[in-house]
Formats: sequence, structure tokens, C-alpha cells
Amino acid sequence: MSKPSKNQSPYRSPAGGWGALKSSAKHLILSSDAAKGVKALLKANQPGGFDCPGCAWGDSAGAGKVDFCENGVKAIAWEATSKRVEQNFFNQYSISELQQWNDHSLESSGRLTEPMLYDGSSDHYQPISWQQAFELIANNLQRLDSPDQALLYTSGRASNEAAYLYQLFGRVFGTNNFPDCSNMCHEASGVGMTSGIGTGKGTVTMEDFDLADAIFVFGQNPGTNHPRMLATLRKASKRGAQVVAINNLKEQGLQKFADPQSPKEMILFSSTNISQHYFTPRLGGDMAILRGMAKSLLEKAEHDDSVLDHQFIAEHCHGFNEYRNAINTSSWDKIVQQSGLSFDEIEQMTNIYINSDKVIFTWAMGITQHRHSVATVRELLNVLLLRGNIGKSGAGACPVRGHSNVQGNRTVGIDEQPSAELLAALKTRYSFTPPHNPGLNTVDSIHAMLAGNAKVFIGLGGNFAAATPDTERTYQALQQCDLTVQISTKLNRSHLITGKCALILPCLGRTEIDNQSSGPQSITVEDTMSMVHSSIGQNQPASQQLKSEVAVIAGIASATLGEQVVDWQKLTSDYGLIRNEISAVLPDFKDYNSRIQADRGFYLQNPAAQRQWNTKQQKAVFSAAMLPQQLAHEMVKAQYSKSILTLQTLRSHDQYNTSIYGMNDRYRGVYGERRVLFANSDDMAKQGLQDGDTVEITTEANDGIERRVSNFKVVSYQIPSGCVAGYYPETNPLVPLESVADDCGTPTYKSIPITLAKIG
Ligand SMILES: Nc1nc2c(c(=O)[nH]1)N[C@H]1C(S)=C(S)[C@@H](COP(=O)(O)OP(=O)(O)OC[C@H]3O[C@@H](n4cnc5c(=O)[nH]c(N)nc54)[C@H](O)[C@@H]3O)O[C@H]1N2
Ligand SMILES: Nc1nc2c(c(=O)[nH]1)N[C@H]1C(S)=C(S)[C@@H](COP(=O)(O)OP(=O)(O)OC[C@H]3O[C@@H](n4cnc5c(=O)[nH]c(N)nc54)[C@H](O)[C@@H]3O)O[C@H]1N2
Ligand SMILES: [Mo]
Repeated sequence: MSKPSKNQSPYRSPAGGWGALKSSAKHLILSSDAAKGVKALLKANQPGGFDCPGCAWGDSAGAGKVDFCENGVKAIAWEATSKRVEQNFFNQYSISELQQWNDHSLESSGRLTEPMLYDGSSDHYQPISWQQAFELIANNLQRLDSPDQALLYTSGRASNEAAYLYQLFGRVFGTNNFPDCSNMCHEASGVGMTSGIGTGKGTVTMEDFDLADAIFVFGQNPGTNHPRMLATLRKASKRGAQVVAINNLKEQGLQKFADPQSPKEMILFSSTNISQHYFTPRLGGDMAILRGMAKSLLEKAEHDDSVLDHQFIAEHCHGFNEYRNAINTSSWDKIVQQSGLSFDEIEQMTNIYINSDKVIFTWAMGITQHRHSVATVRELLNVLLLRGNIGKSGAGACPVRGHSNVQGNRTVGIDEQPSAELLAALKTRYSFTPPHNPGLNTVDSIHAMLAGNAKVFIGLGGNFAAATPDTERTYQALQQCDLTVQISTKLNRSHLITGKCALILPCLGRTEIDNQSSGPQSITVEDTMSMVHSSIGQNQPASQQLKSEVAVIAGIASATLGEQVVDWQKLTSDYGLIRNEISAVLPDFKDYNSRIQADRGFYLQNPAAQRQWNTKQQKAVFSAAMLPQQLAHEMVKAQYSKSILTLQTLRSHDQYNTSIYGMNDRYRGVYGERRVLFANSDDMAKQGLQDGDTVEITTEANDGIERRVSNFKVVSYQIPSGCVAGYYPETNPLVPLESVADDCGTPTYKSIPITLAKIG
């Protein structure tokens, strides 16, 4: 690495360790209510406590009395802050003024405390009563020409109970328009896995990680985004399992890790090597790597009968011959060029794979946010299937989810393309005819708003305006709505990009006590390993005027629909009644209320893990898709004389999606700055750029729309030539709305062709 710039210097300590503890402590103190934070922490991910609102990684039965991580501390402290955004705050600042604030300043203003209505004439938010707010929403919904002019967005933090009630409300109202964060996240995993193995969820449990001989981590940065996963990987690595990282960037957390919960590693300043092997492909090169592994497996299988699991393939799989043909027509030249790895590196990966009996593949956004994401997920499954690595202990597919309950939200019906079974069960239970036409996903919702076909937007959590692509057009889309409603805990960008009428409805967070008429309520969530468990808030609510998400949805539903089809208010009085409804509608949740009494909850059966394939063929299906003709980095050579680079947008260590906790990215050695662009030093030299130079970044889209962001500092970094990386959401204006993954519509956040121009 060349000389670091002022804002960047290499981080030499292991991930986790004292750095993590120091940072956790700082965040508790900054949250201005450290005592509450500490008390809350001891309850995180513990039986009788609350589910950490950080990531969706599974809880470990052996984790002991504490099971949280640095970034979980930040998430909890962020919610437990003693700062408040009250009426006087909104009196003081107009919306136009607040629009000039950065995302960090907005959210760190504190918790929202009472319902607010935007008043366009004064450009300020003013208090409104809950009942008036509900009636305003009801009036706007009832006025629509069609229920499909409403959009009901969900971010993945909502509980199963809130999510179930929300989808029920939407469907009784008459629409399947449930865009959600999943559309921007693991959609490709769900789509690819459902078509390949008949279930859209990961097939492994925490126990499988204790048994695996090798774990391949594709396109994921667990050191920042799933820190508790590092403890799992560390344990595996310590007992001799091979951990293989495949990542565009050399991420600190995937290399060395000191577990803050291991006194020995902390006292001895020691650490565990996490991945013994680290491969850095080009952006989007993973499908080519996997195709190369498959090709090598087939070549080796010609002389060695043990390379493929012939029996498994014969008994359980469909389409092997077509897949073999696809492999044969994929040339090594193409594989090497597209992957960005050498033939030898791919051989090395193949050998680790062959020499390991039980193998887990994990992956996250580095796989799912490309144009060919679904095909790549299918190729991950293909390679697992070749050696029977699905449905045996210690092996399987593990898409590592993002939001703490994004998986549960989908399970209980947040789906713009609901299954016929779900709709039929709702019809039977509530005697109404649910809408059958598919609804809009996140990107299509933005198109619909732009075209004037969607007029009311309701967001159950999240930050739609900032998380979505093509910022300028998304703003315009929201502003054209008759009404935008945000059900939120903290002030964010989406409150400032208002429809003609706009409401902020403040709600309880997961760490807070939720009292209803029958007493304090628990909610339930599902983690990445399909474990469903309950969560009970411990902290006093940030304000007496907050309502739970369940109560807010029920309020909207009652005002809009009355209680004829569903008794919303009764369900709100006791969430156990909502769980009874879920039991009645979704067979997997039989005896829901009694099964969540178990300490760590219960496991939702996964058919693929039992080698039951719910596909059309009743088999696991190989995908014979060909490699993409051209990735952005290949296009560069073919068509352009300009120096086009491929941009990936990703998270820093101090953020949770659009919630920016701080300005540092410790493991990448960046401090006090978010407008940075990580680039390869050769690429920089070619363009006459030096560390610390300021650039303007422009998207190459050829659609007549100019997409540009400015004042980014270039930082030389270990990243393959042709690839650059920058933080989200600052880079979202560069992502064209039209640039989405085939077959699933996820924005291609990890592969945007761009050019750079030096400023000054
Ligand atoms: N603290 C914290 N925790 C979080 C979140 C957060 O923002 N903060 N967000 C939550 C959410 S919603 C999600 S979805 C997850 C996100 O978890 P991640 O998927 O880990 O998130 P990203 O920061 O987008 O990181 C993507 C990683 O993939 C690599 N990568 C990018 N493109 C490619 C590629 O083409 N090939 C390969 N092999 N690697 C590539 C990047 O270098 C980076 O290491 O984390 C969840 N947990
Ligand atoms: N460029 C780029 N864009 C991306 C991504 C990327 O990698 N690159 N990643 C995408 C991914 S993976 C995802 S999941 C999306 C995330 O998109 P979202 O889920 O929409 O965004 P978040 O930033 O998680 O939402 C934060 C807001 O949620 C609210 N909130 C927090 N806790 C609660 C709660 O308990 N209840 C309620 N009602 N509200 C709460 C707070 O007001 C906070 O401001 O972004 C996507 N956008
Ligand atoms: Mo996500």
C-alpha cells in the first residue's frame, strides 16, 4: 500500500479485541445514557431479554451470559439515547434547513417523541394527535382510485407480529404492494434458492458451523456487519476447519480477530487467524470462480471417482447433463478473465473444496447486488450440490441476512409476490378475497410514484429516501405522492423528502417496554438460522406518547377498514392473539405461543436441509446459466476508450445502513471522513491521481441522465485493478434506477460503471 493520506492509515490490530471494546464504551457514553445501555446489553440475545436490533446472525447456545458485539452495542446505544427530537426542535428548524444536514446529524438529534404533520405553508412539522393522524391516512387511502395506488414499505426490523398485521391490513385493503428492504438486499438469494432447492432460506444451523471442515465466505464483511459471526468462524478456525474468504477487498475482520468475549485473547493481546486463505476477485467475478471450480471438479472426476457425489446427484438432482454442457462451454480464458483470479488460485480453492468432507458456503451483499446475482446464487448451489453438500450435517448454504428480522418478515407474509397458499389461508381464516395480482417491489414502486400510479407511501421503519437508488429521481417520486407516512424511531432523510402531505409516526424500539391493556408484551423474530425466539423490551419508552408498531398499524387499519374483517384493537391488546392468528394461517407456526417459551425459541423446519426439494421437479435443480457476456470491467476494454472503473457501494464500520453512528471506518483505517473512494494504486497512477486528491464521480449509463457526486477523496487501497469502493448512502445518487439484477430487481449496488475527474 502506498503512503496513507491524512484521513487514512492502515489498521494493524486484529478485528474485535481492545479496539472494539474501546469503541463500544465510547458509543455507550456518547449515547448519553450509559447505565441504561449497560443494563440493556446484559439482556441482549439472552432468554427473557430482547433480540439485538443489530444483525440477523444466530444466537449461540454456548455464548454464556453475554452475547453481543461492538456493533450491537452501537445499535442498542443509538436507540437508548437520552436525546429527543421534540416539538421545539421542529419549531426551531424548517425542513429546508434540515435538508442541509448530513445523515449523521439528523439521526443523532435523538428519538422522535410525538406524531407530527408537515405543514407546507410554514415548512415546519407540527404536532398532530394520533387519532387525527390515523384519520388523515384513512381518508387518503379511501380516496385512491385503486388500492394498488398505495405502497406499504417494510424495513426488516419489524417484529413478526407487526409484520403479520401489516400484510393483513394491506391485503384486506386490497393490495400486494409490499416493497421491502429485502428487495434491495437478499432477494437474489431467495429467488435463486427457491428455484434451485425449493426453499428460499439458508439450510444450516449454528451447530453445522461446529462440524464443517471448510467454510467459504463470499462477498461479506462480517467484522463490521455480523461481528458475532467472527466468533463462530474463530471457533471453527481454532479446531482446524478451513476458512476461505473471497472478497474484493482485504477486510481486516476476515483476517485476524480477537474475541472481546475471550478473556485469554484480550489479556494476551493475541488473536486468531480467521481465514487461512484469502482471494480477491474482480467485482462480480464470483460466478466465474464457481464455474471454474465446477470445471476443475469435472476434470478431476474423470480420474477420481470420489470427486463428485454420484449417488447424491443421481438420487436428488435434476439437470446435471445440461449443467455439464454449460461447464464445458465455459472456457478457462473466460473464467480467468471474468473472475479476476488466476487459474492457480481457482485450483487452490477447488482443492480445499475437494479435501473437505463437509462444506458451508456463506454469502451476503457482494453476491446479491450485481446484475447476475440470481445466476451467481444458483452457481453457489450448483457447486455445493456436486459434492452433496446440502442436507448433510456440517454442510450447506447460508445467505447471511441483514436486518435482524428481515427473514421473519418474509416468512409471515411481507412479500409482493405472495404464494397461492398464503392467500388461500388468509381467505379461509378471514373470509375476504385477497388480491391475487403481484404487487410492486422497491424499484418498481419508485417507477410507479414517478409515473403518478402510486400516491400514498407508508414506511414501516427504514429510510426509503436514502437507501434506494438514483437519489434525485427517488426524491422526486416521493415528493409527487399525495401522502408519505414514516413510522420511525429516529429522524432521518425520509422525513424531509415529503409528499404533498407528510406524517411522522414515532414508535417504540425493540429495547423498550411495550405495555398494552393485557400487560407488557413480547414480540418474536427469526434469525438467519431460522430460529424463532421472543424478545422483551427492558428500557422505559423514550416518550409517553410513543405507540408500538403493532398499535400504529392497528390504528391505521381501524380507521381505514373498521373492525368487520379483523378486530385490530383486540389483537393489539395481547400479541399472543396475533401469534394465534399466525398459527392458524401458517402451518409451520403450530403451537406458536407455547413453542416460544423455550429458552432459545424454536426452529422452523427447512425442507432442503432434510433433502426434500419443493421444486417443480421435486429434485434439487442444477442451473445451466452461462456466464454473463460482459461484466463492467470487461466492457471497459471492449467498448470504451475512457478509463471506466467499477464501483461497489458498501458499509463503513460506524454505520448501520443509513444510520451513520460516526465518521470512522476503523478496520479500513479511515478516520473522520466518509466521502472517500478506495482505489487501486495502478489505476490512480494511470489517471494522474494521488492519495488524498479530490474527485468527482460520474456514472456511465448512456441514458441521458446525469448522475454525479463530488468532493470524494481518493485513497489507495488493496483492491483489484479496475475496481473502486465508496460508502453508501453517499454514493446512491450514482446508481441508476434501471440498473437492477435479472430476475429479482435488486439494484446493482456493487457494480456501477463510473469515471473519475480530478477537482482542483
Ligand atoms: N454494523 C452493521 N451491521 C450490519 C449492517 C450495517 O450497515 N452495519 N447492515 C445489515 C444489513 S441490512 C446487511 S444486508 C448486512 C450487509 O453485510 P455485508 O454484505 O457484509 O455488507 P457490505 O458492506 O455491503 O459488504 C459487502 C462485502 O462484499 C465485498 N464485495 C463487494 N462486491 C463483491 C464481489 O463482487 N465479490 C466478492 N467476493 N466480494 C464483494 C465487499 O468488499 C464487502 O466486504 O449487514 C447487516 N449488518
Ligand atoms: N448503495 C447502496 N444502497 C443500499 C445498500 C448497499 O449496499 N449500497 N444496501 C441495501 C440494503 S442491504 C438494505 S437492507 C437497505 C436498508 O434500507 P432500510 O431498512 O430502509 O434503511 P435503514 O437505514 O436500516 O433504516 C434506518 C431507519 O429505521 C428507523 N428505525 C430503526 N429502528 C426502528 C424500529 O425498531 N422500528 C421502526 N419503525 N423504525 C426503526 C430509524 O428511523 C432509522 O432512521 O439499504 C439498501 N441500500
Ligand atoms: Mo440488507
